Amino acid sequence: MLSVKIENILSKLGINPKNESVCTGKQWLTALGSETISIISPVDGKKIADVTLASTTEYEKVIQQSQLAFDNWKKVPAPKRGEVVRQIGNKLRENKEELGALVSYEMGKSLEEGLGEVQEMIDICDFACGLSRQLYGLTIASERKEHIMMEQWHPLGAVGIITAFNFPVAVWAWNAMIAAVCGDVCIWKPSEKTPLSAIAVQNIIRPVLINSNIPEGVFNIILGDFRIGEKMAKDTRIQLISATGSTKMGKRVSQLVASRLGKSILELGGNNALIITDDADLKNALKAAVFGSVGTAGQRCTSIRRLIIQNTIYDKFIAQLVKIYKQLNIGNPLNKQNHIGPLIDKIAVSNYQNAINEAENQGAKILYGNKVLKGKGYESGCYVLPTLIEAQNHLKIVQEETFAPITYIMKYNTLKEAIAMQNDVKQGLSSAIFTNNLKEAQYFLSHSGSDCGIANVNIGTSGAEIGGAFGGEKETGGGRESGSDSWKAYMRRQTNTVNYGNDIPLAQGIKFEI
Ligand code: UN1
Repeated sequence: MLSVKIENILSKLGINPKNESVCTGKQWLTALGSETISIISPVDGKKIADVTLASTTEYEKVIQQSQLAFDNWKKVPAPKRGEVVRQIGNKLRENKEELGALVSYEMGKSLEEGLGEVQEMIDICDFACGLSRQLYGLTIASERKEHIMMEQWHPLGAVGIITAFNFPVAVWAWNAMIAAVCGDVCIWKPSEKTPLSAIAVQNIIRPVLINSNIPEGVFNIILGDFRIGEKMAKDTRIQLISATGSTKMGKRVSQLVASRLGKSILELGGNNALIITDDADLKNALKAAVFGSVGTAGQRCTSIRRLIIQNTIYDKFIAQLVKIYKQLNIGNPLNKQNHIGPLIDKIAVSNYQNAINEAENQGAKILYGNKVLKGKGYESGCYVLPTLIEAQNHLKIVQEETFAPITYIMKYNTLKEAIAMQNDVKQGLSSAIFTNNLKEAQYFLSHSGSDCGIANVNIGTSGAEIGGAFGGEKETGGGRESGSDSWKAYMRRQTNTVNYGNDIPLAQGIKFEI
């Protein structure tokens, strides 16, 4: 259990959301909006705070400030920008316990996962700091005599970061830390379900912004709902929108951004499968199947939604899985004894119930779960039993992403059949196989294997490290965030050709004499 009271954490993190709804970095602007929302913890059903949503006037102020900031920030040498990000990482280190606990209390994920999320932020700060000295271009051989060609990467402008409730702080950091070293300014719209964690982050980084002399307006935050998201998507002053959330939301954002020919990075729904072969280490496969399915109460975009199990081990595996499910502790996520916390809210609970009902109506068989927990410790009404359902892949409900701990289980004969099943969904985020057979593993990773943005061997589908590019194909949206060369999406590429000779030859051998 937490050793400090949540009230103390809120006060230490300086949370006063009634008065603050937008921040341009160093200072919160006085809240002008008239709409408020109450933030209720799914952990105990208690109100944590009321939050005032930003008004149009405040939105304008933030955008204008961000434009001024960009003019200065883009001129700061990238390694100096990296130094600011390094200091942000240190502040997060200092406040890891409190921020992790707040994330857990506001969102409902386990304390361990809340701390892990803050660790992801710290890691991406380290990564981005190093990257600030490695924003490299290419030189390319020119077909013309005494010419060189090269590519440069310049800062892009303003980046709108729309994040979801399930990773209330880490996904901002994946985007903002990279964008910042690239010379961009950031405008963050956190989920209206978890604004307090976002306010806390802003307060944690403020001393760095105040002391480091960076222009006001590099790291902005706007508290609002989908209307602010739509405004951002339409706003030509925001060059890139990076949005995380449902496929439905992503389609809307994508259309609005595309209609003004803006850029977007979309990280949307997944329908992730774990294939378990009879060559697998079954003990490890079980662990991965359970954590991937019930971690964060099934509310990760990378959560396991489908288990595709080889027929020879099918019955044995399921029996062991059900046995483990029966032993899982469900309850207050701040208590380390518990494996599973609540769903984010009651809407999520009814989505869970509806999905199970639909699965049954469509002919699937419930093996375990299907219960909303009541009684002491479950007063918020958001705790549910993780659920295992034997179902066929083509069922309508199996084809959809339900953000809850529901796992559909299916059987296969040949690996080709398993891969076909795994790919036969609209989404394409994460995937994994358990096998000790090199040929099977390699085939899964080949062009004829998984069609997802993430494909793993002998680990689950979730828990990606920040060093890799994160994102997926098909209806997952195609965006890549975080590590590898994802930074390129946050910069504009410029191709330069320089003639250092005395003639002016044309490309393609064209002659033009005057
Ligand atoms: C998400 O659920 O939107 O790979 C992100 C993972 C985490 C990130 C998930 N590192 O599960």
